[in-house]
Amino acid sequence: MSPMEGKVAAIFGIANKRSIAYGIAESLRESGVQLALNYQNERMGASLDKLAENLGNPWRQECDVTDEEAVKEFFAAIRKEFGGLDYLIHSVAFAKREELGGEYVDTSWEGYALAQQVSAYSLLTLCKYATPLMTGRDGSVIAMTYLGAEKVVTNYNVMGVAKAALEASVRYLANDLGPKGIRVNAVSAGPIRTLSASGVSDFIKLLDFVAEKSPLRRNVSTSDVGSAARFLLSEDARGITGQTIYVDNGFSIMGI
Ligand code: NAP
Ligand code: 1JT
Repeated sequence: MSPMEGKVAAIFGIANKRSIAYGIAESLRESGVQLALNYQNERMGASLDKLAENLGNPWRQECDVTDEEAVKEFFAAIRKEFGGLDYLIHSVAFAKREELGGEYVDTSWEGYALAQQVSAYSLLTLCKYATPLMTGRDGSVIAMTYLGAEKVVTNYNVMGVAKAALEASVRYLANDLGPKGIRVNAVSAGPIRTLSASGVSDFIKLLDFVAEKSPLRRNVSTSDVGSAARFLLSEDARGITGQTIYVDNGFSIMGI
């Protein structure tokens, strides 16, 4: 029996089969983890219904991460359904398309605040309501990030700054929650063609460049991320907290 059998995971951020969160869900399901999923609104709920069958028809509830009341209700419902929670997966981000290009200096306050609210602050909201369900259960939290948080990546702009806040939040949350036995880490994935990445100008060029320059000479898949996420959530990673772990085929180690 897998040591993760019967554990409970709340996964935020499945939009479709290409979503990184979907890769994580598949990997956890393989290890016998019970899944609880969110969807942002009714429309996304309907498309999740079709996907859910492939994941064994898991429990799911509407939850916009910017709506604190909805987050509170989401975790109250998890307490009722499962009695507690072991893992929390944050795989959610948003920025206005027009601000993922051009010059960072042109970012509006509204666009800056929106990116921070959805992509970084939401991790605090989720932790606030999820972690009371983790008492006595060696809880583990992961959030998805990207290299643009710490190095300048052309076009990533406002999202890079939001991811920098997310990575710093992971460290502060790790310090808050460590005494309760809860670990918090970030997974920094290489670029993947998901719904979020669609419409990003020259994304295919970025993928080709990264594959060519990475030590492993390929792009990352959602299954690569799912496996690393499962490790970080598991007891095998019991000594790891507050870290950003790269799942990027080594791209981030390269200088010139
Ligand atoms: P994705 O499939 O589009 O997932 C993004 C998810 O965020 C969607 O499910 C979206 O829901 C959700 N979301 C946005 N605003 C929300 C809100 N207010 N409330 C609840 N959910 C909300 O794209 P992805 O690439 O898998 O992204 C997942 C995470 O990985 C993000 O944090 C992203 O920054 C990170 N990441 C991506 C890459 C990459 O190259 N793709 C690389 C590194 C890190 P709706 O579709 O319903 O809006
Ligand atoms: C969002 C989008 C968050 C795209 C994202 C994201 N995190 C990673 N990506 C993919 C990406 C995007 C750009 C990039 C490199 C990777 C789209 C809007 C919602 C939030 O530039 C080099 C722009």
